[in-house]
Parts: sequence; C-alpha cells; structure tokens
Amino acid sequence: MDRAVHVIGAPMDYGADRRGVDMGTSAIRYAGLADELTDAGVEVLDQGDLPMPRAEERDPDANQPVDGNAKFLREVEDVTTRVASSVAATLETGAFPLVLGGDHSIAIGSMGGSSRDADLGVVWFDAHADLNTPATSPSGNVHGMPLAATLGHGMFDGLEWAHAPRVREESIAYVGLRSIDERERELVRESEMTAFTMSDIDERGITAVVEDALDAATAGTDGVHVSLDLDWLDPRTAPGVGTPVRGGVTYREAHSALETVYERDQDKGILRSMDVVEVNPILDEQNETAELAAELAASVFGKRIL
Ligand code: B3U
Ligand code: MN
Ligand code: MN
Repeated sequence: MDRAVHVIGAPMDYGADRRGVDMGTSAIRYAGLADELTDAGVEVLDQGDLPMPRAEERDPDANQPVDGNAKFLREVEDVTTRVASSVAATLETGAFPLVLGGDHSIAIGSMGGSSRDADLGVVWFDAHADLNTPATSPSGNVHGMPLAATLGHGMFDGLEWAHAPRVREESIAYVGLRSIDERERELVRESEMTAFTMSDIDERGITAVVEDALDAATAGTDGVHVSLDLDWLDPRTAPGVGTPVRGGVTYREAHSALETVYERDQDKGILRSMDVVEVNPILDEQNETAELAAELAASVFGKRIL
C-alpha cells in the first residue's frame, strides 16, 4: 500500500460484558504493531488513543432506550462519534485509518467515518453476526449491535451518530460465522447480506470464501472496510477474547484470508479502512492474541515470509 497507515486507538469497553478489552490497544502496540507494519513496507503514524471515560465512573443504565436494553449507550455514542471524526479526518489527509479496539461497538464509528464520503463495502471477520438491536439483544451489550446500528435497524433508524446510509446491506459480507442469535439468523437469511459460515470455509476453503466476500463488498462501492474481531479465530489460537466460540479459523487460515485481502488491494486498490477489535489482555495468554492481531494487520498490508 502506498498510503501511510494512521493508527487510531479506541480503548473502549462499554460495549462488552467482560472488562479488560479497553487494554487491547496497549497490548496490540506492545506486541509490536508498528514494527510489523514497517516490515510490511508501510509508513506508520500512531495518533495515540482517544480519551475515554472510565466505565466505573458511568452508569450503564443512564440512557436506556424505551424498547430494550443497551448498556452505556450514551458513552458509546460519544466515543463512536469521535472515532468517526478521526477516521474521516485521516482519510482526508490521504492516509489509511487503522482503528484499534476496544470492543466491537467502535466499528459504528469507523464505518460511519469511512462512509461519510463514499459508498462503503464491509467484510466482517467474526464468530458473531453483531446484528442485534436493543430490542433483540440477549445481553444489552452494544458490541453485539454494530451492524444493526450502521444499517439503521430498530431504534438506530435515523440516529445520525449510528446509522450510516452509505453502507448498504448488499455490500456487507460475513466470513466465519458460528454463533448467531435466533433473530439475527432470520435477519441474515431475509437480508441481501452475504454470509459465509465456518461450514462454508470447511467445504470451500478460506481463499474461495474470502474472494467471494470481497466480490460482494466491492460490487458497486467505492472501497472496503475490513472489520477483524479476534474471536473470529479459534480460541485455542486466540484465547484473549471476551466471548470465545469453539470451531473458529486456524492461524494459517486467518493469515491466508488477510493475505487474500492484500492481493486484491494490490490488484484493484479496494481498501479504505480497517478495525481490529476485542483483544482482551486480562483473558489472554502471554499477549499471544495481541501478537496475532498485530501480525494479521501486517498481513493486510503485505507482510510475507519471503
Ligand atoms: N450475540 C450475542 C453475543 C455476542 C455478540 N458479539 C459478541 N458476543 N462478542 C450478543 O450479546 O449480542
Ligand atoms: Mn464482533
Ligand atoms: Mn465476535
């Protein structure tokens, strides 16, 4: 990639049940993100972390929606609004925004900022569909809602900080789903989203699946946002996540997937922005999930063995 990569830290944990994911940004940096990216041949500028109020100082139920449950919704709005501004400002300078989490609710901001001046496709590497609304969520955790927010589902309809009209259903592709709530399953089936489960990867192989996901996300869009939730990987490989689900992709499959993204970007210049989320150092083993996050980000920018 010939653009500089600007790292934006969003150390937020309001969207998740388990504390600790707010330390993910430090852990990923400590794991050598900047060196990995430099090895990949890109120029890196770290913008540091966005200031974040501490969860202990806030009331999770202060701004509950009338219908349903969404903890820390006011804080999520505040933080994602700032993430969106940073992402949009970074794109304006011609650089590539790489947003570090933090829990997955920050993607509301990264997709919002990245789609401000562009029709945006999305490739969502995750065990979960993240398509709940406060009314359907079993947990009230906003990290299970970012795609519903972006698409303006339920109470997110018309909420300017959440709904990003230039991200359309048909331009969203999931890769590696294996834990979906009942209502999410119906929605994914009824929708025009492209959804590849772990079974698809078993049957067709990771490369074919990622190629198809990229086709869906690039068709009729100006660029692609890659959202990488570390619980996409198998918990034996990535133990440091809040909601591990057995049966995820392997170390090799993960690298291969992100290298496929890089290849497509080399050919067609598709990449616009990315986030790397849900690394929880408290639950990690010797920072290995954070190291993996740094390595996988470098794969997207072309780091190779030879
Ligand atoms: N779908 C469940 C669980 C979940 C979603 N994302 C994560 N966990 N990381 C929920 O709470 O919405
Ligand atoms: Mn997620
Ligand atoms: Mn997940």
